[in-house]
Amino acid sequence: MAVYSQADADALHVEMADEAVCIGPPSAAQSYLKLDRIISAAEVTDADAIHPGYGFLAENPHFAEVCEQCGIAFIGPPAASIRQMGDKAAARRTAEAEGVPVLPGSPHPVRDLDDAKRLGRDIGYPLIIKASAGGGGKGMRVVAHSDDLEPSLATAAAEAAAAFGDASVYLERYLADPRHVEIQILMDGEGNGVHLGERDCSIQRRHQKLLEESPSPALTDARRQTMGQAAVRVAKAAGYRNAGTVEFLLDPRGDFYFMEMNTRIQVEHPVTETVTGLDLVKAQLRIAAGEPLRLTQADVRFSGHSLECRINAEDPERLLPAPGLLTGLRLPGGPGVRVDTHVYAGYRVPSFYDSLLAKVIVHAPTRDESIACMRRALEEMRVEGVKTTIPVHQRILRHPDFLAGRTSTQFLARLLAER
Ligand code: MV4
Repeated sequence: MAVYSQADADALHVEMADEAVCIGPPSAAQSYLKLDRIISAAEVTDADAIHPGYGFLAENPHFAEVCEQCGIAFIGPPAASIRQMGDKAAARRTAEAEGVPVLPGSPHPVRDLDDAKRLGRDIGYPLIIKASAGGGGKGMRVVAHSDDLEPSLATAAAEAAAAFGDASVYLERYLADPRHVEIQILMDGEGNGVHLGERDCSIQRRHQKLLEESPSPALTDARRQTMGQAAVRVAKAAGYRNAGTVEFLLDPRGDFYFMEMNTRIQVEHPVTETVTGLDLVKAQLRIAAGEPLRLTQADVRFSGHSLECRINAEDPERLLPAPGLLTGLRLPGGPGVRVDTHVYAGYRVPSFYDSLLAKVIVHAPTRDESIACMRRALEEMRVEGVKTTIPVHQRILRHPDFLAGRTSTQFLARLLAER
């Protein structure tokens, strides 16, 4: 059973679902973010459970609570885990208490300017101010020098108050050009947990990921194991259940630091599905139904290399949304190619939500073969009527630094500035 807004009446999932319920007008505030409309849709169709997807209410602890109160299983973690990890300062303390490395930082939210100055002296500069209620890059400020602390603190707190209704911020030593490496975990209701390896998501801009891969060219098997065990410890400490992701920053020496935990399935999960051979959404459903994990860490095997390119309806020069009528579409195929999409020729890309059109995922024995396969797949692919990110991917897939595995969170900004 699917729910949809008026803007999504023509999306493929609505046609494919056995039943579909319209939950309101295009604006997300009046449809996908309205808890009561979603609960009503579940009740009229007699749904046992709700999968929240990866946006909107997926990390809303109140929604998880309301589902449980209505006797509907929330296909995700307990509300308390979402709440604990949603408080980024609390999440940091959880990791630290588990002996998981964190960057030097404030053990509590900043109390006042004097407190911040003291903390700044201990932590050292550059440092970063982060919103306790933040995440995903919102409400952050880098402070290069102690002279800039006072004004930056004021702006960061004001931004956090405006964005999250919570002005609380904390400080951390700033890592200049890290990699973003995240670990996928699965936990059942009996405290059994496994990690499914990492995804390297360094290729992003303005906190929007564009290309993800697994394994990361920057990890050794030993480091993967250490990070994986650290991720499972954090999840256990949060009383976690279901699928989740623990994000780390990786410095050029290969040292890793806990950043935050995403308490949902993520857009890039197919990268992990292809290298592990596991269906993560199926695992989510089984766990939510109360089944134990029938998987131990020794059962998790990694094979080959996987890449995902996000095909967005965006201007490839500036990476700004470019909605419109999709007049023609040719999807790639062949060995090792998977396409996840809700679009088809004749579909109008609405301007109300994010611009993701399709995910192209490839899986091959080695990184080089995976890159070759992705290049071929994207050459095969045609999207007519709207601009897409395909040309940016073609540039990334030919860039000498990318080919050598030398990427970081600054890579894409540099590439886009190159011409
Ligand atoms: C950092 C950092 C450097 N040092 N924290 C961005 C998203 C949010 N989850 C935290 N983020 C960062 N935190 C410290 N102490 C750099 C970033 C960051 C970043 C992280 C992952 C991927 C892309 C990024 C782009 C800019 C900044």
